[in-house]
Amino acid sequence: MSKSIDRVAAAAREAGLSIEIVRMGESTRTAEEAARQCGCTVDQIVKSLVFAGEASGRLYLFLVSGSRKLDLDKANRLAGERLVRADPRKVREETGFAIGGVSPLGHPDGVVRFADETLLGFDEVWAAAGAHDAVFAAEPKALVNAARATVANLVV
Ligand code: 5CA
Repeated sequence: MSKSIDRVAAAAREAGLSIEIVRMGESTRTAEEAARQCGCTVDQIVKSLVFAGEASGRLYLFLVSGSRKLDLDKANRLAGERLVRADPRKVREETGFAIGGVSPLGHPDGVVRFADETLLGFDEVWAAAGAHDAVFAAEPKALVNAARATVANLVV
């Protein structure tokens, strides 16, 4: 197992969230690929989008359904600063996750987290687990709690 996957497993354990991390052997880098591999709809895939504060450099994690688009104006307002898409190298260095495998779980404390409220409408969602082919299923409310994300309206 990779260090990133281990970190996701440890974060779930610490939060009391029981998950089974599955390595699909095929790419789950995008929401569409993940849905195909998981046998679920694209909207049941949790995208873990990392943005950076333009002024502060602080990282923000936005959890959004695979079929929805993050509304950057709403995200800016929640953050209280202008956000830009985080540079993949910065994401890797500061969170330990590579783009395509960024998980909702296992981030450093300094990462500010928000989750879109539409995620809570599903019985089950699937999210990345720290590698380009690693995923897990969870009940969305339990996942959002384990991620310590604030629920808000984030999408267009
Ligand atoms: N494993 C899948 C499904 S769980 C996954 O990680 N999907 S994702 O949506 O959370 O991550 C892919 C996202 O990474 C894309 O939607 C895109 O927003 C972002 N991304 C892709 N390329 C870049 C890039 N060069 N720089 C920053 N972000 C990127």
